Amino acid sequence: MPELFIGGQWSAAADGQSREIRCPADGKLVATVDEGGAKDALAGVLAARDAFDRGPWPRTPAAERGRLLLRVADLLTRDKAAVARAESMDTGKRYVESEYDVDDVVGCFRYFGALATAGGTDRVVNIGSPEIDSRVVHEPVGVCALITPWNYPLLQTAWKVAPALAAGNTFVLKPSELTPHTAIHLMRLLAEAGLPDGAANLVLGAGPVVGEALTTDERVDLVSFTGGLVTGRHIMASVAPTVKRLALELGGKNPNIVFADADFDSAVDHTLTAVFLNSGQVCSAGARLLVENKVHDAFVDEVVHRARRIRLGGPFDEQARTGPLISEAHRAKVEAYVAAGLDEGAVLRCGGTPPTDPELRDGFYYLPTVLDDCTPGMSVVRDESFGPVLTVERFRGEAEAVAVANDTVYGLAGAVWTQDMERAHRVAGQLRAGTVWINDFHPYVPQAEWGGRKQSGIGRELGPAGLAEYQEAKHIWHNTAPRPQRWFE
Ligand code: TXE
Repeated sequence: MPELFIGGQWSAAADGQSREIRCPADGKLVATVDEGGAKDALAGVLAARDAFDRGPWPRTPAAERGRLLLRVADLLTRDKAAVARAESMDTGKRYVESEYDVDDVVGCFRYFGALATAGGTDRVVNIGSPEIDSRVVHEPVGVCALITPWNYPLLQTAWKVAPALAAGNTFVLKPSELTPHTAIHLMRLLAEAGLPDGAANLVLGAGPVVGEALTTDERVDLVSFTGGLVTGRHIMASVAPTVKRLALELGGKNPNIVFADADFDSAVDHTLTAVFLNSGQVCSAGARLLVENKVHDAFVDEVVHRARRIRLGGPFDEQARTGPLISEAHRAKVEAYVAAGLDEGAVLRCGGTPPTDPELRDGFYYLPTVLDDCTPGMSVVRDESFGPVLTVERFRGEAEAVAVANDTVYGLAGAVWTQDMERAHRVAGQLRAGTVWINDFHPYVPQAEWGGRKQSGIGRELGPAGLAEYQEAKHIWHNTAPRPQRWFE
C-alpha cells in the first residue's frame, strides 16, 4: 500500500522515489516507503487548502471535533502494541519506552479532545453600551505545515496534530524521513475516526525538499517545527517572505543543578535518567551537570559508577536500559563533540566510545559518557550533542550556579536539586527556561505548556497556549443601532 496520504487517498510518490528505513539497533531493513518530492508537497498543500476553504472540518462545532480526537485516543489504545512496535523499529528505542510514548500520545489526544469539547475561549467585550455587541472569537489559523523529528516521532506529531485539529485547522504533516511509520499509522486512525478527506495529509520525504516546499508555499498559513537549531533558523528565514505564523521547538542544553544539601541518592539517580534516557536524544536532556564544589567528587564518582553499569540493547532486549543513536551520521557527530571536549581539556571519566559487545556491532550504539572538569566555553558544553554525554561543571554558591546555568543560547528546561525550598524557588525563578523541575527531572503533562526561551524556540506546545498556537483571535463589533456619524459634514 502506498504511504503518502493526500486528500483522503493513499498514493505513491509522484516521481516514483522510495527510501529504505533501517532499524538503528541492528541496521536491518524495516521497510521501503514512498519518498515524496516537491510535487507531492504541493498536492498536500492544495488538498489541505481545499479542505480548509470548502470542507466541513473548520466549520464543525468544536465539541464534535473534540469527540473525534477522543475517538482517535481510543483507536490508539486499541492499536498500542502495533504502534509501539513500529516506533521501536524506526527509532531503535526500547519497546517498553515506545509503549510509554503511546500512552503519552493517547493522553495528548484526550487532553485536546476534552479542551475542544469543553467549549470555546470566545468572550464578550463589554464596552458599556447596550447598542454594541462586541465579541472576540477564536478561529482556526488555516493550513498548517507540521514538521517533526525522529527522537519521539509520534509524540511530537501528537503535540501538533491534536491541537491543530481541535482548533479546526487542516494540515500537511512531514515526519522525519528516518521515522515515518507511526505517522502513517496515525493517518489511518484519523480516517477511521471519521476525519473528513483533506483535513489531514501526510507527505513523506526529505527536509530540504518536502519541508522546504511546505515552508515557502504561500497557501500554508502556519508552520510548526520541532528539530535542530540550525534547521530552525533556516525555516525562520524560509517563512519570512510569506509572513506565516511560526512555532519552533529547537532543543536545549539543559542545566541540572545539584547543591551540596540535595538528597544524594535521588539526585544521582535522576542525573542518570536526565541525560541517558533515550541515549540523550531528548530535547530536554539534562546534559549539563552543575554540581556544587563541596560534593563534586563523591557525586561524580557515584554517577560514573552507575553510568558504567547501564546496559545497552535493542528494542526487545528486556535487560537493556537504553538503546542506540538514530544513525551512523548522528553517532559520528556525538563522537566529534566528545573528541573536541577532550581536546579542550575535559577529563573522560567513562564511555567515550561505541561499545565493544559483538551483539551491538551492527547498531549505532555509544556508551554513556561522563566528561568531568568541563568549562562553559567548550563546544561540548555549549552545543547540543544530543547523545549520551554528560558534561560536569563545578560551582561555588547560588549566584554562580544561576550564572553558569543561564550561560547558554538555549532556554528549554533545567532542574535544581536542594532541600532548601527558599533557594529552590529563588533559583527556579531565575532560570531562563520554559520548564524548571525542583528535585525531579523530565516529567511533563499535557495540561502544562512546553517550549523554550532564547534560541530554544518560539511559542508553546501543550496546555491552553498549545491550542492558542493554532487559533487566530477575531474581534467582531456589532452596532445594533447604526446612525449617521456626520464626522465629515
Ligand atoms: O534535525 P533536523 P536532524 C537536534 C539535535 C540533532 C540536530 C540535527 O541536536 O543532533 O537537531 O538533527 C526536517 N526545511 N534535534 O538533522 O534537520 C527534517 O526532515 C524544512 C533536536 O535530524 O532539525 C525533519 O523532519 N524541514 C530536536 C525535521 O526537520 C526540514 C529533535 C528535523 O530535522 C529542513 C531532533 C528544511 N530545510 C533533532 N531540513 C528536538 N528539538 O527535540 C530538515 N527538515
